[in-house]
Amino acid sequence: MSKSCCLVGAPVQTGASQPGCIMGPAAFRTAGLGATLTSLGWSVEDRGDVSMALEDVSPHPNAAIHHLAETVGWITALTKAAYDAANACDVPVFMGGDHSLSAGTVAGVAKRSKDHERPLFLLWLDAHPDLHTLESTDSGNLHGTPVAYLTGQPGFEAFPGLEAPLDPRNICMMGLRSVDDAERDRIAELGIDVHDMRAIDENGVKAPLVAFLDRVRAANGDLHVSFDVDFLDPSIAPAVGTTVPGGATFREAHLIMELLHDSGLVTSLDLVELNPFLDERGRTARLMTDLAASLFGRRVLDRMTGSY
Ligand code: 4U7
Ligand code: MN
Ligand code: MN
Ligand code: MN
Repeated sequence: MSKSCCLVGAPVQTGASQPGCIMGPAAFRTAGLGATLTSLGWSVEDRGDVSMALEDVSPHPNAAIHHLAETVGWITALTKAAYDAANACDVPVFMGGDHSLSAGTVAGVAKRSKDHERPLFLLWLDAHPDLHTLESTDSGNLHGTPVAYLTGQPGFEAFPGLEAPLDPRNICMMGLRSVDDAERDRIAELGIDVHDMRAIDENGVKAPLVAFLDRVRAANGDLHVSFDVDFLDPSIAPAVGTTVPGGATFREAHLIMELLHDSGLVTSLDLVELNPFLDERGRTARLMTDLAASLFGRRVLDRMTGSY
């Protein structure tokens, strides 16, 4: 019996400063994500795009925050859609959409992990830790806040109540190279396992990733991977609003995807922040699709080596 995966479109762009991520799910479909996974032996169900119902949310005292009601509407809808998708197939893939959507997708899969009494682990591949609270964000862009919400930080009363907050010790972040002061303090306070770009330059990606995967396996945990396009270097992945120089190379990202596949541990995936309006002839959409294919088992050669 083949393993099943389902595609869920999350055309969210209210969490970002510039429009365009609304086109992300369409670009992933155009790049052939579904057919690619089918060709790798997965049974694929495209569940279509989630739609948002506006929530009745009063304005926040932090005047920088914009589109709060819309984004909360998306998070509410996505929490439910992610829970349903995680119950319907082995590995749901959430096609974004800006990163505020992960506040919903991770909350939804976390609820499902809780039902099954399994701890949820989160691998966050991003230039940014997205650890702002509604108080600490200066930009007011809610795609900078999901990890603070998901770990149950105070000040998210406007967001839906979390049924299964994440244990910050179950989070591993890789690729960080733009961290605001409030986020730096929060990383230390919460004890999140962080591998910034300097650490990757010094140690590579394999050792820290394998150490994290060993922890997931030892805990019999579920693993959600949240892949922000800006994890990659902008020279190979231009279709993103928040470019930061010095990102992951194709080889680093590809190795991460292969190691994730070999681990057999990934139970859900976000592909986020793709802004097709900023792309060059679809190259970023195709690159993200190719990287996803590696995570789902596309391989160069069969090999017997390695523990993963
Ligand atoms: B993304 C930022 F100030 N921290 O809060 C902010 F640097 O999902 C960036 O990772 C947030 O792309 C980036 O606006 C959010 C900024
Ligand atoms: Mn992000
Ligand atoms: Mn980012
Ligand atoms: Mn580590």
